[in-house]
Amino acid sequence: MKQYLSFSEEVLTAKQNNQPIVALESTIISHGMPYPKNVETARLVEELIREHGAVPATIAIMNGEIKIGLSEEELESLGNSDHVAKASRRDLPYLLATKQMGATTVAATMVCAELAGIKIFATGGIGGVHRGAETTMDISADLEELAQTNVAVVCAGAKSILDIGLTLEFLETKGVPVIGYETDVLPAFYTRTSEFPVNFRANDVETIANTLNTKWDLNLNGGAVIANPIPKEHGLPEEEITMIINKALREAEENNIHGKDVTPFLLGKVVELTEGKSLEANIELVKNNAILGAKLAVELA
Ligand code: PSU
Ligand code: MN
Repeated sequence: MKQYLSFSEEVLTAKQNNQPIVALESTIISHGMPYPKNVETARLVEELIREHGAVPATIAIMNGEIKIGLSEEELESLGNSDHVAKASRRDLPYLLATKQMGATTVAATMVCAELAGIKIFATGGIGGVHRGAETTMDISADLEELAQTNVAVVCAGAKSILDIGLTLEFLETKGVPVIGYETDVLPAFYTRTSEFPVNFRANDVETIANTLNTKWDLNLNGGAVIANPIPKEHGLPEEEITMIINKALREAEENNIHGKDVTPFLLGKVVELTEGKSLEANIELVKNNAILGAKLAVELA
């Protein structure tokens, strides 16, 4: 297995010195944000993690290897080329075997982080049960991964392009704790609140770290969702975002978008329809999650 892992020097040194490390996904770079904002944001997020005492490890698939930590050039080529595959769990073997470039989703990043011995992962939002999943069966592989892989995911909740209620039901069935950081309700990405309560509220990183350690001490395999609301000043008005998401969902249906293209299509539409305002919000919440991820990794170490 080790033959597939390729650590950057920074991450390798951090591992050798038992320093806290925070994993970062790359689908958000390749498919979640437009160039050059995507690469700028990725750099900024890495820097924020360093400022808060941890080492960032952005994960991607390149040249038949799982990269744990990317160089400047690798980050640039990932963010600025149009032949990057969106790589979830099922895509990893083929992309590695054929030496293609792949940007890891939450699910695939969790797989790779676990292989690399990294416990904390920060991102924007997780995938979930899509609206209408009763007929399409479109349920993100991120949820199955949370059920089985020992990595905690710091995110701003789930977008309402998804069925948030069904997403929480799925996580409950699979035994995945959803912990709200300083919140009683699950944030809905662009907004600080949704109508759905989290399972547990934690007001400090120590409680979260102790809960994670206890879970894994007990061999209760699987991850946890650490839900961190977007900072107040960057949240978007709820009615506006609801209207836009509904419009994006209609367009996805009209354009017959299916499978792994659904989420990137919806994300792109939302950016287009909010004239970039959602992109700014997206960037701010990712930064906020990176900071919490770093603090949590420091506490865990
Ligand atoms: N949600 C976001 N931004 C994203 C994604 C989801 O707000 O960039 C990406 C993540 O990489 C996530 C993936 O793991 O989309 C989920 O895709 P799917 O729904 O096809 O599983
Ligand atoms: Mn899907």
